[in-house]
Amino acid sequence: MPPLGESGSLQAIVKDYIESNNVMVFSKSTCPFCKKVKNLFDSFQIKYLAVELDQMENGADIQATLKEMTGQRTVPNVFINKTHIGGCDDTLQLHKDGKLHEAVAANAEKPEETYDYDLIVIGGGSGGLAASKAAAAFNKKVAVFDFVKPTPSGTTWGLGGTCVNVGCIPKKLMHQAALLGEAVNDSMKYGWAVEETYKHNWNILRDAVQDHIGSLNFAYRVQLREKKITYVNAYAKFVGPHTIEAVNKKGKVTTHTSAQFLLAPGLRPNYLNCPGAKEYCITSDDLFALQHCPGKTLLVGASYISLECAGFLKAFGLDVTVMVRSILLRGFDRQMADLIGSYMESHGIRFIQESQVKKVEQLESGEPGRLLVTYGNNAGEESSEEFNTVVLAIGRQAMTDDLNLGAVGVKTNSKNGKIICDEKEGSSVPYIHAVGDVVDGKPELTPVAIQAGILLARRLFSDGSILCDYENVPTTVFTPLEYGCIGLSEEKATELYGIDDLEVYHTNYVPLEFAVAQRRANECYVKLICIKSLNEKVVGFHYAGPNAGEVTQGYAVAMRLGATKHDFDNTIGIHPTCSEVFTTLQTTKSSGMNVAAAGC
Ligand code: FAD
Ligand code: NA7
Repeated sequence: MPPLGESGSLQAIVKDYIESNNVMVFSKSTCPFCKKVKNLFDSFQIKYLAVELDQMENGADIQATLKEMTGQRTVPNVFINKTHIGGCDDTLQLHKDGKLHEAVAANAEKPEETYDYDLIVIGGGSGGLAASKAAAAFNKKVAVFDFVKPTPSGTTWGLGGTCVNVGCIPKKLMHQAALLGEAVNDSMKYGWAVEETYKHNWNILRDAVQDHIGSLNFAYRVQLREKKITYVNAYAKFVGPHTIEAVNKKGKVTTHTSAQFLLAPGLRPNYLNCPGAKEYCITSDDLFALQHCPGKTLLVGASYISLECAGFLKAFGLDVTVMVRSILLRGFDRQMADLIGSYMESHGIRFIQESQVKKVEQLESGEPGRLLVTYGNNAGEESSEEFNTVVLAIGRQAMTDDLNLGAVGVKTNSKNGKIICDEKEGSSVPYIHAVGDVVDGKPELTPVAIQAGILLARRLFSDGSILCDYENVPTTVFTPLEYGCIGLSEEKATELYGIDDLEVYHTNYVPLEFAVAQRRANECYVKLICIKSLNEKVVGFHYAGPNAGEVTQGYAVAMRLGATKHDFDNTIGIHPTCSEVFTTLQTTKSSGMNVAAAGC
């Protein structure tokens, strides 16, 4: 074999692959000879890394580099213990000669490759931080790279990722501000004399929320320092199999190596592809730190981020409109989604149905300015309306484009850029793992990212064997009428079990606190979806009402344990609460009986 050249970044990458993997196969996913070689290694449980050149952006260049280095252009191109073996025939011959195992084992006695770190984590959000702290607890040398690229409007934030800075935390605090406003109103019915007309001050709330976030950013930095985790505020990408390059705010570039990698770069909001979207619209990444009260606001998109933001902005006394392309809360139970929408509408939030924004123009800059939004509906009619603020909540994209994953062979879903992982959070490359929102097909929730990160660190660095269980993950939508759910929607349950095998127990109810305050409670409703053939095992839990997160969390334990309707019936309720309604459910949907709320 000709000597491996030292020059050229591709040669360095190829060399890094060969040196970092005892058995290295440069392969193509459709090549039958490559399959033969991989099957051979699989049959002896020999660990190898196969990079599929046909699935990599620079695959053709790597193939040309291999030709330059080894004289062999074809695949598979196999290396064992840093020695070039050749193609399929050469590898099979090695096996026939009885030398395969010897060649693979030869490396066992050699000292392990030394790296700067045991674990490099890319992304200092919920999943990345949880995993890094768990790994450090096993005395591993860990570094976290976290960097926030500013939004088009220039908003940026500190350590902690989406949840802490622009997600769950500011959202829930603003929702709490909304609930308090409603409580002031209710309080008059409870005898409190609220002397003056009260109104909301956006700047006070924003500062309070941002101060709290600042304290969390600081606490995270302290925690990392205390646990001796290196924190690097820089944007990272792969430049070789075990090597990343990181660029900080000042443009300084550093290079770092690690034995293992964890990718937890999360997601960032999408922008509409129409004139004015990036120039004049904001997203949830900007809203919680907005320097002025947003005024009359249009929220584009109908998923939970849009509806939650619409809910608290309306409660602050603003004129709020939601533009819906198709349906509310796609993926959630349809009946529950409609209840949420109907409650919001009855509380003065306007919905523009089946419409999409065509362009956004600035009429006047200012705080807030004036924007003209032109939109069209499904019937082809066009309309225009003026708003002060337009918030886009039309989905979020995986932050994988800049990681140069092609250079290391990490496979992503071409539709959404998310990382394809096995049940152990392992990517297609054995020493590269992923957790959190960036993992394809998993719930995008903070506790999921945290749980997956902690369990992964325990498996990688200790004797942990527990896998993250992505089933029956409870969640809550913090809309004006809160909605908590666990397990299947009625639609999904019907699809999986068939309509005849479902028994749905349901009821409307009036929360006691609503009754005295004379609040509308038409939409307060619960249902349990049960499977007849499984002894009425509960597979779907749905709750619309106050304190949905608190109510739902505990029932998630019951669902994990496989609770049946009988178990719910045999549980004694706590009176007077909303949650107790789950212990007294009697009416089935199939009976057609009226479940309108009768009060306590
Ligand atoms: P993130 O927390 O997004 O962290 C990723 C970090 O990596 C970021 O700081 C990013 O800037 C950084 N990064 C990316 N690329 C690089 C790179 N190349 N180099 C260095 N750093 C990089 N979940 C809930 O459970 N409950 C809720 O109520 C809830 N509400 C939400 C409300 C909103 C408005 C939003 C947007 C999300 C909400 N979520 C909620 C979802 C929750 O925030 C996410 O599931 C969670 O933050 C995902 O964590 P993560 O570790 O995957 O990524
Ligand atoms: P989601 O859950 O992906 O929902 C996106 C919403 O935006 C949904 O209602 C879409 O309507 C709508 N959408 C998507 N593209 C467009 C365009 N081009 N025009 C109008 N409306 C559009 O996104 P979120 O931002 O709410 O939250 C994403 C995740 O981030 C969430 O799971 C959290 O974990 C964090 P559709 O139903 O497709 O017609």
